[in-house]
Amino acid sequence: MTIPSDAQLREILVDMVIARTQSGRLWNLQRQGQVGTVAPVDGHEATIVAATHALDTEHDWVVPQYREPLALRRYGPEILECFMLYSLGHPAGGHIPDPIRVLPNQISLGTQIPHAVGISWGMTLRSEPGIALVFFGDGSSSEGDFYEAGNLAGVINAPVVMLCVNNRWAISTPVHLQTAAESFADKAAAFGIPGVTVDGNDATAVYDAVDEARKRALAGLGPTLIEAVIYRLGAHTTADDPSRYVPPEDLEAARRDDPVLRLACHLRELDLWDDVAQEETEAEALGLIDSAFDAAKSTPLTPDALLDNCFSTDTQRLARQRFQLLQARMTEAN
Ligand SMILES: Cc1ncc(C[n+]2csc(CCOP(=O)(O)OP(=O)(O)O)c2C)c(N)n1
Repeated sequence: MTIPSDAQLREILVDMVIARTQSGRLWNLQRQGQVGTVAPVDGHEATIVAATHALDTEHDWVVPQYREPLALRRYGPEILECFMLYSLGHPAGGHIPDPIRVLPNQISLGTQIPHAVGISWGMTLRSEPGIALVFFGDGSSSEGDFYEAGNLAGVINAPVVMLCVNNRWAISTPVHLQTAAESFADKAAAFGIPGVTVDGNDATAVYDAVDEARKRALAGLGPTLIEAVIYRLGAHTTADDPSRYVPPEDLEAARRDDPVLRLACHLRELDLWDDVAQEETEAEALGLIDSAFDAAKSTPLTPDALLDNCFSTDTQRLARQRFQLLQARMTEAN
């Protein structure tokens, strides 16, 4: 078992508090009509942050769904900068610059899982050290992409960690209507790979599970499916009203096991966290997101920006479309 040091746990908590605080700010910006739909991170912090702290940022890829970006700070400030552009609908937000090994967030459920298997397979073929870790929800596990990707990963022994974030809900669909299986980890049996379930509110447990899966993958022993069990503490998105379907007593119980409070309590007992640390971290989080938002707002938007980043260089057809688009815009302007 690999237990993160107290210093690592403190770094994990800092990133968790930053993610929670920035998610709240983003929610308010959406309510003010300043950004598009927001999927709050509340309840997911320990799983996302601890998992990525078990990775080697130089070599390992992170393939997110859509709730992760604010908690991926360990991969660099560019993640937040891109996410703010994305939240404004700016096409540049969909392109995370090299050499950062994080894909843009994915709304089309499950499609990121084959991408992660492909990336990790590619790394094997090129003898590159490193793995891919893919996040997906319990709801996404009902997509064919999950089964196809998991099956292929098992067959080719891909160095991939499939992290199913079971937050008990897929919008308003509860977990018992999502699957009749005992657990999401059980689905690993069909792929011939190990499946483990961890308490996703326990940063140490998540770190250890990802660390072990990563070591297996690097040793050529193939993929692992990890199910992190948490509870979605917020709304699905700003377009949702969970009070219409989440039983209040369940939410109340989940709030008592809030992953941020849980780790903060642990570190307070060790004298590694206090009110000042909490306030300073929240202030830092707000400063970072506010300046990333200002930078995003002042990023120029060229008329053909929507065609950027589809390919590293335009295909002939794309070049033709870009030309036609620019001509049409010029005609409109005259
Ligand atoms: C292919 C596809 N089908 C349906 C949707 C609509 N949709 C958006 S989020 C969501 C629920 C996803 O739940 P889950 O994967 O558990 O992730 P969570 O939002 O709970 O983090 C659905 C059905 C979609 N985005 N993509």
